[in-house]
Amino acid sequence: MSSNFKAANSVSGDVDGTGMRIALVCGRFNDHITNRLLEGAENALAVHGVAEADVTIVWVPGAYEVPMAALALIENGHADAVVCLGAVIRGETSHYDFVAGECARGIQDVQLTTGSPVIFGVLTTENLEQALARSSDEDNKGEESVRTAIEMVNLLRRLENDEQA
Ligand code: INI
Repeated sequence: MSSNFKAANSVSGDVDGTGMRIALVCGRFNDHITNRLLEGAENALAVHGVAEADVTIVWVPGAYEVPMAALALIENGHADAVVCLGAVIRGETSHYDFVAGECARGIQDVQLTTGSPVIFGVLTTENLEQALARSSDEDNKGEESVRTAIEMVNLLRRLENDEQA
């Protein structure tokens, strides 16, 4: 079924990161995976025009600590958006659900309370194989998360300026 209805306004963000300040928060736990996510993220920053001088990388012990560092970065004016990178692997922990769940909840809390994008680039997988697959050259959550961050910063700027696409 098709309709002739045409919404008057449509707004979205583009992925031009020129002049944007981006912070990356990386969990050291499972750093054989988070370093791969970081590499993907750095590739995407370069592709989308973010200058090296505008990027801050912060390392924290594990995914559980990521939201706290993201909050500090935003509250202290270090970034327009924060990309959170971590790897929580079920096979390696009995408290997977607490670490993964609290990390996700904390990240969402920070972005909704500060009004700045905080992106969930944290892998939550059943095993190492899945984590490797999602931090590869073909499929990299770090790369995807940087694109999401840039798109959200641009979208929020447009909505603030009451722009219409
Ligand atoms: N942190 C992770 O980032 N990934 C994990 O898989 C993990 N496991 O397996 O426990 C993990 N735990 C550490 C946690 O993030 C905190 O650093 C720790 O509990 C101290 O608060």
